[in-house]
Amino acid sequence: MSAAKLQDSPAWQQLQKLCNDWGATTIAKLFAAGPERGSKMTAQACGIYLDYSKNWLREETLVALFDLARERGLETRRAAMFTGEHINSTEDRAVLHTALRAPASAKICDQGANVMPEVHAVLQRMMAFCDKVHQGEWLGATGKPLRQIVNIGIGGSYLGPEMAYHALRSQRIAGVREHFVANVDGAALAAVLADLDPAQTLFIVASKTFTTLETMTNAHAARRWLVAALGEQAVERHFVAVSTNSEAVAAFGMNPEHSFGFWDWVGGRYSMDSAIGLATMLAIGSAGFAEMLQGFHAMDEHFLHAELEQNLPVLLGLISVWYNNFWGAQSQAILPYAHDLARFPAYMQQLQMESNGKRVDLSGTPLAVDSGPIIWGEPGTDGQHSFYQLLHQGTRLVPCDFLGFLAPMSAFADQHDLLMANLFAQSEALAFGRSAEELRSLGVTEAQIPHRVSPGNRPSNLLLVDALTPFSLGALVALYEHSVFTQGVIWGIDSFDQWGVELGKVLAARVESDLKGTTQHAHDSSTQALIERYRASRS
Ligand code: G6Q
Repeated sequence: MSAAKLQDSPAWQQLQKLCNDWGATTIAKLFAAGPERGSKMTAQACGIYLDYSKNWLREETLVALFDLARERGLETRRAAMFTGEHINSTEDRAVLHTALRAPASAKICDQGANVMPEVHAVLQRMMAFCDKVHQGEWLGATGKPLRQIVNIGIGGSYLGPEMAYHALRSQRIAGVREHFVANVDGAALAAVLADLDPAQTLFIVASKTFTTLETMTNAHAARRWLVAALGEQAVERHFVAVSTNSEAVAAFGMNPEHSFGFWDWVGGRYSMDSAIGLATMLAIGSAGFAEMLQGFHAMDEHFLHAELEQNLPVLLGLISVWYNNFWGAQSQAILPYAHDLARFPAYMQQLQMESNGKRVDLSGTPLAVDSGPIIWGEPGTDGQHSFYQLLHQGTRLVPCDFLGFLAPMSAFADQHDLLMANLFAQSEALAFGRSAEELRSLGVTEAQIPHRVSPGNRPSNLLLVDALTPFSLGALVALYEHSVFTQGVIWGIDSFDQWGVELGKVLAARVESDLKGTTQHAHDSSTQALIERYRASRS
C-alpha cells in the first residue's frame, strides 16, 4: 500500500477520530478509571518488561493501531524481510541482518543461495582470531601482546562497536582497552594515539565500502604512525580489516587473510553483529559475542512469531506513530538509566533517523505525513539536571522511552536503589505532575504556584530489563531495529537506504579539491566566500 493512500485507510481515519475526540482525557484520569492499567498495559519478552501504561492510549486506540499495522501489511513485509526478499528496493538488496544472528542450522537465502554457511564461516574466523589475540598467539611485530585496540570507522562502522564496548564494560576481557576513531578531524586520531605504544596497538579498519573519506584518511595516518615507529613489515601484524571490498583491502597493503567480510545485505547501521563487531568480540570474547547474538536472535523470533498485540517492537513502533502522526510530536527521548549505556542514545539516533528520515514512499511519491521523529537523549540521572526541565514544564510534547535494569551494574550496588528510584520517580512525575492544590497544601505562595506546577500528562514507556548483559543488549538493539521497521512499514518507506548520507560524501570530496586549489567548482556566493577565506588563512 502506498503512503499516498495512508490517510484514506480506515484505521488511520479511526485514529484521527480518536485523537480529535480525545478531549480532556489525561493519563491520571485513565489510571483513575482503570486501576489495573499499570499491570495490564504491559508486555514482556527476552527478559525485557515493557510498561506502556503511562501513555495517551485507550483500548480502542490500541485496537486501531493494530488495525493500521495489519492494513499496511506489516506481517507480510516482516515475512518478506526475514526471507530475503529485496525489500531495500532503491538499492535492490535483501535486508538480512537477522541472518547474522540465526543459528548455523537455519536456511536463509538471498537470490536462492543460502547465506548461513558464509555467515558462520566468518564468525568462526573472527572467533579464531580473537582467541589468538587473547591467548597471546597473535603478537605485535616486536613480540608484545596486543592489548590496545583502535577501531577506525564511522557511522554504522563505529557507533555500534563503541556503544557495545561501553555497555558491556563489566564483561570485558582483563587488560584489553579499546579506542574509537571516527571523525576526520585529526584531533580524534591524535587524542587516541597520544597514549598508545605502537608495539601493543592493533588497528581495525572497519568500513563496508573501504572508500569512506574519514575512515581511509585516518587509516592511512595511523599506518604512517605505526610504520614510523616499527617499520613497514609491522603493518601485517598490527592492521586488520572489516569490509565487503576485498580488493581495496589488498590495495591498502593488508593481508586478505586478515580481513573479515560481510555482505551488501547488511546495512551499516544494522551491522554491529556482523564482522563490524570484531572490536566487540575482542572486548568481551567470543563466548560473550555469541551470547549477544543469541539475544538478538531471541528478539527476532519474538518479533516474527508473537501476536502483534503482545509484540514488543510492534507496540513501541505503533506508539511512536501515534504521537508522531496524530499528536505532532517532533522528537522522542531515549533515556537509559545506566551509565554504561551512555552511547545508546547516539546509536539510536543513527538507527532511527537514518532509517526513517525519508521524504518519499517506496514508489517515490512525497509523503503526506511526517516520517521518523528526531531521536535524542542522555543517560539518567545526568539528564535530570539539564534538559528534564523542558520535559516536565516545557511547551513541547516529547514522548520518552525510559530504560532501567534490575541488577546493579557496579560493585557500588547500594547506589542502584537511588538510580532506580530516580527512574521510577521521573516517569511517575512526568505522567502525574504536581498540582496547584498540592503545592498550596505545602504552603507555596500564590505568586509562585504557576511557576511550580508540573502539569503531568507527559507520556512515556518504561523498559525494565533483568540485567545489562550481552544477551539483553542484543535483545534491546533488535527490539528497536524492529520498531524502526514497523514504523517504516506504516509509512511505506525504504528504511534501509541512505541516499542523503551518500550525497554528503560526494560533496565533501568536491569541496576538498577546491580547498587545495586543484579544482574550481562553481559554488553559491556563501560557500565560495568561505572557501576563499579558508584558503587565504592557509596560505
Ligand atoms: C549506515 C550508513 C553509514 C555508514 C558509514 C560508513 O547505515 O550507511 O553510517 O555506515 O558512512 O560507511 P563504510 O562502512 O562504508 O565506511
